[in-house]
Amino acid sequence: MADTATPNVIRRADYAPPAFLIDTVALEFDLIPERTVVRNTMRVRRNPDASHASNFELMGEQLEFVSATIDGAPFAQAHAHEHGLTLDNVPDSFELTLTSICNPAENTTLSGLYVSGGNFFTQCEAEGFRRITYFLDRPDVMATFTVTLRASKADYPVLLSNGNLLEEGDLPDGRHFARWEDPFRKPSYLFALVAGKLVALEERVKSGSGKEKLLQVWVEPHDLDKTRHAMDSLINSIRWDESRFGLELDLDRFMIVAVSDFNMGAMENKGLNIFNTKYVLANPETATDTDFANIEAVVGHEYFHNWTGNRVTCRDWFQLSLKEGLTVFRDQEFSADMAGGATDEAARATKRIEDVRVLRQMQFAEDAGPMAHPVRPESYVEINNFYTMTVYEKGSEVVRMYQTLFGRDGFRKGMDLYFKRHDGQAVTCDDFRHALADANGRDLAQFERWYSQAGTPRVSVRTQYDAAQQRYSVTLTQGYGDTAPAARETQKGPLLIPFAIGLIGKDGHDLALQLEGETRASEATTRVLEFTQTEQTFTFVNVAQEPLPSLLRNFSAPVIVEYDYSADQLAFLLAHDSDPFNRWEAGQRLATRELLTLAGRAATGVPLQLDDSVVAAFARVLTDETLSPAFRELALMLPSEAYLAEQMAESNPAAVHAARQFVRKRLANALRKDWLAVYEKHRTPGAYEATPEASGHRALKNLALSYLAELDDPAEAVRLASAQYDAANNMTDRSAALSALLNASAANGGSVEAQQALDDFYRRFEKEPLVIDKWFALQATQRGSAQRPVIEIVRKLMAHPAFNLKNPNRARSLIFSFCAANPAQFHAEDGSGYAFWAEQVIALDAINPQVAARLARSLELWRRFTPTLRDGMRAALEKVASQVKSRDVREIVEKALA
Ligand code: B3K
Ligand code: ZN
Repeated sequence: MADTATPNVIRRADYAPPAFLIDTVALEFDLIPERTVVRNTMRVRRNPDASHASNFELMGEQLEFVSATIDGAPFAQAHAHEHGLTLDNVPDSFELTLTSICNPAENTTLSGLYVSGGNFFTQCEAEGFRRITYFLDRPDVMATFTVTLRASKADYPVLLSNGNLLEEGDLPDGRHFARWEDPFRKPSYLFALVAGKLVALEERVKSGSGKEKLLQVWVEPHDLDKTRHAMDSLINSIRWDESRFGLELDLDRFMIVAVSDFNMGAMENKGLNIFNTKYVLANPETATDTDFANIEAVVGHEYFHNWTGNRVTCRDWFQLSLKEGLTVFRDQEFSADMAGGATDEAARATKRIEDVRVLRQMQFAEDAGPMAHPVRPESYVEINNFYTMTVYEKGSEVVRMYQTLFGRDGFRKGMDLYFKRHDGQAVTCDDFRHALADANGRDLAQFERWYSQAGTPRVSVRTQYDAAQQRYSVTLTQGYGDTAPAARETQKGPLLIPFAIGLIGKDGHDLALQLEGETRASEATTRVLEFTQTEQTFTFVNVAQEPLPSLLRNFSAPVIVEYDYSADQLAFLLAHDSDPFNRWEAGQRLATRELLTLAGRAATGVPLQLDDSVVAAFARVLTDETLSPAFRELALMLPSEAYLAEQMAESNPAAVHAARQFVRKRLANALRKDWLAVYEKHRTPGAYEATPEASGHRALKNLALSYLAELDDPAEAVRLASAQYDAANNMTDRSAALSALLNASAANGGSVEAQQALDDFYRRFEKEPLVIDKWFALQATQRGSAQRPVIEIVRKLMAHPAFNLKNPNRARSLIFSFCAANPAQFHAEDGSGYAFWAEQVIALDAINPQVAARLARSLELWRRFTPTLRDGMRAALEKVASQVKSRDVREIVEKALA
């Protein structure tokens, strides 16, 4: 039911258990693109824990009803309607067979059963199964599934579904069949099937307890050479979940299938994960270091769902973060362990920094706007709109806080108890919290507020040093500041905030920590304070000198810290803090403050200038050989334009762009020699290696190149970039060179070198859709100029033969890249960006509501912008609101305008 005039609000408070339960499901598919027949036989019984209902209501969408039988006899009292099927006066326990027809060939929503590249795929989470057959399509109804697939053998030689293959064979008329059985009870959202012309990379491994497992990565034949990294990532994920959490793969076979038309990243269907090609396919020529890292993370994420999501699932969709927050936390820890093991804190910190950067830029923004919601939302109109940064990323921070409070061992104890209690069940976020609390002998009632309050908490810090008494007191105050109305309604009281702190002495070393009342100082020089009241003072004793506080080390809670550091103090922390995260943080604070001052000046036309001390602080990082290249790259990267604009009282993307460009140019010109030296020193000649070290070198080298491209005279950068482009043996270096060429020529309205490289890039990779996505994205995110606005380039590219609005990756590469990742151009004063946005949201709404709703979100913060932009944004939102039909987009634009 994607189309409706008055969308219904679904509320968490209205949860009621299902009136009926389904114990077993036997599905039979006759796969034909335009007309697939589905026969569904279920064992149904009344739920003893629910109130009596005489009718059995099944969900169904876009289905053609054919017939119903109960216990083998035709059942006449079945009524199909727009939302499903009603069976009147059913017995207490019965076998129900339903036959229906769907049309996968015409299914452009990519939800349910659909055709992509001539093959069949499914996507059922959250509510796609009801587009395949009538069902109790809700996660607290768990059944065992047997699936029989029948199709033309020539067209669909491979037939896959969840679990284990029971039998396969030929049928008359060139057809064949396969029968699969999944021994584990599961909700319908974890069902999957795949049929088509695919090939697999296979590997057999032994699990921890010695059982043999078959692993397969299925792709189209021409992509087989890009599957090795995904397979390695899967094997590493299996090993990691065994060693870190004692969790073993429970099936004999585990399959990953790549599909190029997919709404999101990937899907954790039991034993048959279906992935966007973007998160499977990689070789050095086609994928960047970032792609390699993302593939490892997403393969891990989906694999880890097998326990956190599938074995223990969600009672209802309000509990989504139960599986998503927890599984994001697990994939983040997996990536950190892969990069730095358990002990290399600096290497682990690079992953932490990247994750926190995303959280701050995206989740904090979400929490400040009309879509703000708690980690466990109270209501929704369309559940697909709640696969959000808050549920995923803030949810993962909430899980991380348990580990920060209880340590790795305490967290593991809690996880063990969670599985002991709930394996095979559909449960709630409260159940998870209780397991963590009970395993650690703690009352975590107050911690529940992290699940129920929206908005980003602010912690302000005051410090006082008493030299005579050698006491240092730290007073923390928590609140939410001026948050969005949507968030304010949910805020009830103070949170339990694990606040990690260290004290740094004049020589840059950590001081010993002894809190008042303790008999001696602890060995650890970082202390996690449990901050539970609105205002609370923690006093350290035996503090022989006035320290500099290092606050919220390793970002121990998803909050904003307010403390009045001087620029000198930040430079000192950047040079000395033993907590690598906070070293980076100090540089970001310094840069953010400077950039916001400059943006304020740019907005009012005052000339810009940058203090030499800031340049000196950056120079020290650039030349500090004791720091890893990966860390230096992160520390030298300025905060993004979107993040900076969000920090302004009135967001002004043009002013932010001017300020950030000014600083980049200044750093480029002032440190030219150093950038050149770093560029030369961190080249990685020889065969490509995907190790964290090698990718750190490339990252720093390519950052240097991007700064060199800002030089007043970019000739040297153009020469280096052209040479790098031609010589590159990997996509990281080739795309970075192309980007540098585009940016170096932006001021002059483009250059021959940039155009030649773009043309060459297209020709070289014409047959690699994921690389052509990069080609579109690089152009959509390039810097524009008054003579050459990027909107004109984007509009031209919309007409390129390789552009296809129906393919989500392609739509994202051009449209989303421009609307969400090129703020200075998108927010052009003439409103051209907003007009384009409205056209595309409306066009996508008719094809794929989920993708359209994502794009719709790029204007949701409109009220925070400068008045001229605000008016243009409102007009565009109103236009969209008056024309779109899907529940998905309507929920977004109506909330934005409310
Ligand atoms: N669970 C899926 C997301 C499904 C999104 C539905 N609109 C992927 C993941 O988080 O692992
Ligand atoms: Zn997930």
